[in-house]
Amino acid sequence: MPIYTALQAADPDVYNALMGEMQRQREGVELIASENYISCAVLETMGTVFNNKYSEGYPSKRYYGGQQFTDIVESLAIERAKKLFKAGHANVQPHAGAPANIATYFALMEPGDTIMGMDLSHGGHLTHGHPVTYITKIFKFVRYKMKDVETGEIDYDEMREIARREKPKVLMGGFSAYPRELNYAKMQAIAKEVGAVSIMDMAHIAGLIAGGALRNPFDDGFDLCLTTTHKTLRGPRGGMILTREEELGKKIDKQVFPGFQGGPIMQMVAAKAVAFGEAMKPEFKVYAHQIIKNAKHMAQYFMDHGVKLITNGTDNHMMLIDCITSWNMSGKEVEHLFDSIGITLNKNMIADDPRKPMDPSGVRLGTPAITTRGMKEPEMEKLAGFMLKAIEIRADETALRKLHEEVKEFCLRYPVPGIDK
Ligand code: DSN
Repeated sequence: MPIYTALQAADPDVYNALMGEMQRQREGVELIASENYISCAVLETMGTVFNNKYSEGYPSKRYYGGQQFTDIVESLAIERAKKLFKAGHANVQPHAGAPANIATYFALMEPGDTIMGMDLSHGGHLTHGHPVTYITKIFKFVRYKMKDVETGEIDYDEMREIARREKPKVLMGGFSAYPRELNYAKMQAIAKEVGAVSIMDMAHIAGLIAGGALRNPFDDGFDLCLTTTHKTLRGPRGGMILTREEELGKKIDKQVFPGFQGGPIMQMVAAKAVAFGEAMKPEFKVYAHQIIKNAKHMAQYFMDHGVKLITNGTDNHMMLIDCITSWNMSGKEVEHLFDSIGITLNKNMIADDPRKPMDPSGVRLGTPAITTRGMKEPEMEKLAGFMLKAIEIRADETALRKLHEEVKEFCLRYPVPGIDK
């Protein structure tokens, strides 16, 4: 385990919370589809003196002096990102995914213009037009959906119809709860027909694309890709914007800074460079493919045991379980039950869910973190077995406590990067 002697001496309260979190991560199973374990090298870089530096502007065009080394790390991050995703331009400064999305919207549209994205009740993301976000006061959002929730296929005919009628400036792909692959070529054809910019918010699947396990939207002609850097891509928390063409990239740069953000968080930019370097290595390809193999295997195991998965399977790293149909329990109850045995996932709305977001019908789970921990197909069966057992014995607290001990003992066999190695 790493030693945090300075922190321990300076602030025992925070130190103790950190020790607790490290123990939780070692002894538990992380199945939240958007989480992962970063490497020691990425973790170290995040805790460096790059934190101390203000670097408004971009490499070689800064507003403050003293940028010899910040320029090196930001340029490395940019060049590596471009290579990794076959992009013409990269902006690695967005502090997170939502700021990356908002800066992009402002680079491409005027207030009142229309964005077309995936319906939120079918897996789309908050920043793609949920009424609780302030961005819906500025732009108009229209939505497309799945044609068939049993297969997850998007209704591309309806998408074309809506696009012809609404004339969106942006046609957007991307999701936080959709287990299937999009047809980028069909979307690109629709965007082209109505003169919209095509954007893929690939936050969830960026690591799978970087590792060659899923299709790269740029290969089908997309104009722009947005992403966070900490999910399957396994980097530090942060965002990134990639464009096919340099010209569009220049507009994006102006919107990120000075349009929307101030100084970049330079220790995170440096850590992005390190993570992108890792993602270029052959072992990252193996990891990316294994994430999908694991998800498919776990999905099949669940379905073989009578569990109802939304879209009846997965093409990526995530699964959505319809808990009401499977076990007559709500997503909140299942999240709570699995938490009690050390398995972490999140309650989630399912397609056209009649229930509320804080007590929905489903749970979402994914395989990125457990794959990083070295787990493969046999471990997927073991983990799904723990979950099914918990459902079976849910009324028996003593049996659940015993199961929790079994889960802990199992987890400790799989080292956590940054904690055990
Ligand atoms: N919170 C992220 C997720 O879990 O999908 C997306 O913002």
